[in-house]
Amino acid sequence: MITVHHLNRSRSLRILWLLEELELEYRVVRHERDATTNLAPPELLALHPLGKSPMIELDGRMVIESGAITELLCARFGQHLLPEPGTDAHIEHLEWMHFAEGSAMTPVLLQLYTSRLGDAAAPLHPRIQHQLESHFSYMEQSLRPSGHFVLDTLSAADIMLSFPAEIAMRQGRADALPGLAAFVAANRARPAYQAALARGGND
Ligand SMILES: N[C@@H](CCC(=O)N[C@@H](CS)C(=O)NCC(=O)O)C(=O)O
Repeated sequence: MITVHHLNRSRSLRILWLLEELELEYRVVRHERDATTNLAPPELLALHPLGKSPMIELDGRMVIESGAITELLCARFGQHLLPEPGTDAHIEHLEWMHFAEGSAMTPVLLQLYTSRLGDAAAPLHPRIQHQLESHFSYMEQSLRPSGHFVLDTLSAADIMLSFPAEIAMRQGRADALPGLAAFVAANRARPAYQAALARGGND
């Protein structure tokens, strides 16, 4: 049995969604962000030194990092969500899996942290805005006519990219990024996505 440590309003929705797409049985342990700090509760720190979500327990081992968890679960249970190794599509898959956390989330987090500095952060805003726009517009331009990244059906990269795409929508960029808006709407319309939201507490 797989156990997912899910934090409300977090990247762990990716993992719940993936597990639903794969029709696997799993257990969810829900953790709530601190109402004041918005940080994860201390019980996650008792499970892993980083105290972040998602984490899954699989075969008696704790696994962290949504990208690693996605790769692991797809390799074992969902190879149809991965492109064939040795193909161009597989190289694109690798790029997008790393882009989703390593690149796209950097300006998002910079914006989040500098927003707490008030006027002191003003000199950084143009650069952060530029980086947000360039990363989101790269995603917009890279969508295939099918509305997916990498393959013409749902793939692991789509699941990883759903999180920065949701953030772009939350930042009010739907009109500027119609392809990403359609991608987000199509993800949300999938029964497995809705089931994942319900398992996570509709957060
Ligand atoms: N790169 C990690 C990021 C994990 C992460 O930062 N998770 C956030 C939720 S989206 C978290 O646990 N934040 C609470 C905190 O830092 O206290 C991943 O993709 O799993």
